[in-house]
Amino acid sequence: MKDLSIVIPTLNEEENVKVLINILNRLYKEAEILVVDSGSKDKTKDIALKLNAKVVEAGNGLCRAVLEGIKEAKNNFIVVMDADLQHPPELVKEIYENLKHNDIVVGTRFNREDYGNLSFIRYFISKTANFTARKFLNIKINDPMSGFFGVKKDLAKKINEERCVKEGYKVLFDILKQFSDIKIKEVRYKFQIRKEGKSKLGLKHLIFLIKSFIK
Ligand SMILES: Nc1nc2c(ncn2[C@@H]2O[C@H](COP(=O)(O)OP(=O)(O)OP(=O)(O)O)[C@@H](O)[C@H]2O)c(=O)[nH]1
Ligand SMILES: [Mg+2]
Repeated sequence: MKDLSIVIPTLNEEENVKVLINILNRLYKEAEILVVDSGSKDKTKDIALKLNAKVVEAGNGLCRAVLEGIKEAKNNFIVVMDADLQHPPELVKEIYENLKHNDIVVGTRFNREDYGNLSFIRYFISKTANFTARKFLNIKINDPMSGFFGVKKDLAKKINEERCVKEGYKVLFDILKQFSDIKIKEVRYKFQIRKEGKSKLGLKHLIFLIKSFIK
């Protein structure tokens, strides 16, 4: 998988990043691993460098970090995944394989069970946002709010960043709403429990999500 880059946004994920990069190094020896960090105060960056990942320093915001990482990636096949092991590393291969015949491949949670132990309120917000995106923006997939996806660099170059909410969490949605004529494939996965560390998700992200619909 010499032509694969894996982009991992991080904010204080020292316990998780070590485990994740070790797994990725084992499974995908030849892939480029980019840790895109927004000023972690812990050892996230040191650990990533020690494990031979490339560290990209980005400004605040998950979406901003992912867009930076995608730009810095050297390969045409790019997979974006969280650092906290909620996205199963084994699925990267399936996303990568499917990217060969598609522009975007989405790790999709189809039903309540796929959302794992996520609270009802977060499940409800995600489902409502997905429904609204399908209904009003004509996005024909099940989980445009997923943070686990693959994208080809060729397509990423055409993203209009003005339409992205950089402080927000929904970078895939910000991308999908810009393209109507692309090939998309969904692969099923189950959202895992955050392994270590703290969630960075807050109420402000709900405001950013609403902004994403308007932009
Ligand atoms: N670079 C960067 N990464 C971020 C930022 N905010 C969150 N992240 C990372 O983005 C990923 C997703 O953030 P989480 O806090 O896990 O969000 P979540 O998965 O929706 O929430 P939990 O289920 O509670 O974990 C993690 O790898 C975070 O470290 C940010 O501002 N900049
Ligand atoms: Mg998480």
